[in-house]
Amino acid sequence: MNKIFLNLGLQPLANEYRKRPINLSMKRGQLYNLKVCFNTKTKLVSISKRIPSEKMFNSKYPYRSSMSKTMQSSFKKLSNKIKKKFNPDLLMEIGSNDGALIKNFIKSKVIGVEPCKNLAKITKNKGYITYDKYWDFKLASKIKKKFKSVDMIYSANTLTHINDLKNVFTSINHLLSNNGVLIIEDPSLLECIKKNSYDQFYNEHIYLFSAIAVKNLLNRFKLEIFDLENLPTHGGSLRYFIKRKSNNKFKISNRVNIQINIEKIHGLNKLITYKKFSINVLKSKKKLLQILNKIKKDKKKIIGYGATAKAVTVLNYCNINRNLISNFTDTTPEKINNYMPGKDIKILKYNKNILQSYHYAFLGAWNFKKEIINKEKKFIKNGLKFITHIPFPKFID
Ligand code: DWN
Repeated sequence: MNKIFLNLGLQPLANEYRKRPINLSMKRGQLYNLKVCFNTKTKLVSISKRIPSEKMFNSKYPYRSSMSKTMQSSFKKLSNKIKKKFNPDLLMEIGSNDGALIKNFIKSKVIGVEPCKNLAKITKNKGYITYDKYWDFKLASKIKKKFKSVDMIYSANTLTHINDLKNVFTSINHLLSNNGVLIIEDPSLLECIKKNSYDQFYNEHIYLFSAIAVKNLLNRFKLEIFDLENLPTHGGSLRYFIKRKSNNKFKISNRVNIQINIEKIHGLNKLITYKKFSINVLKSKKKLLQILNKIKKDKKKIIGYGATAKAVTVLNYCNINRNLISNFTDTTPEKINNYMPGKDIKILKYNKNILQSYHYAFLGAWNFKKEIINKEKKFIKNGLKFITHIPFPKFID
């Protein structure tokens, strides 16, 4: 039974960057109501309104995994671990994006699956086998016909973006070899609740997984988690190592039960936890607006740092326009010179002196806080202050 616990109001599609600002009152049809619910039976947290995949993941998709050093190094580390521990003959990545992971493997040993044609083109052009298709049973059958089976399937920040999870796992089951391993990695619901990071919710994040919910889900497909890792990436993620229940090659680590117990201690299996979370979200909105309004009153300028999908949720939920945050800056070519979705705030191309003209920087890419603060030390020394809303709106010391 799905129970709505959070309403983040009318929102645009998070990655729909436009050349012109949208006048909200005129373009209501382009907005959707972002509500988040908890399924009391399966314990799965999801958004209630589902946008068709074709509208979100198409040939104009702007997000590139390789845009941050943090992600590049996380994928590199994982690739080394995979080679050392599992040494797969063939690895397939669902949602291979611009190849940040697969580029660490020999071309004959990896397959990319990426429905966003602009991204798939990048890996195709580099000579990697890439299927520019959505992950489904038809594609799994096509790959099976050619390669027979795959002994490792990896997917980061992708499965939470696919509405039909039954199709996802049935297709994985179809292709994965009997002793094969599935690794999935997505933002952790526990970290989201602990960090009050309500901006993890937007149209692309249909689900936010907990280990509790993933365990329940996998059970339906005769799959199980045999190991887990907590990662610092994307604001705190969980990496699940999964096998068939019939596969006795891998022992189940006690890290799995430890994680599930911690999640239960934090109440992730109870609706009341999510109701409390929604109260904190409202408090966060009020505090952030108070900070931004005070800066405006003092006639100081703020720039948003990192035009993230997460920031789109914050801007639209808190109704922040350019009167509060003058501009955003980002390194992604597809975002530059466009406007933050739903708002009149223009995204400027990042250059190393851009922060010079601002007194404050709102950390849109708060998940890269370390990397960014380190990069901008010079400006901080000269008086620039970073603002973050995670876990609660404040200035960063
Ligand atoms: O799941 C998803 C994740 C993985 O990526 C997608 N649905 C969409 C996207 O979400 P996001 O936009 O919130 O992701 P990031 O990785 O937090 O985006 C960081 C943004 O900040 C990028 O546009 C690049 C930019 N950036 C920058 O301009 N300078 C990042 C760093 C580290 C920098 O120094």
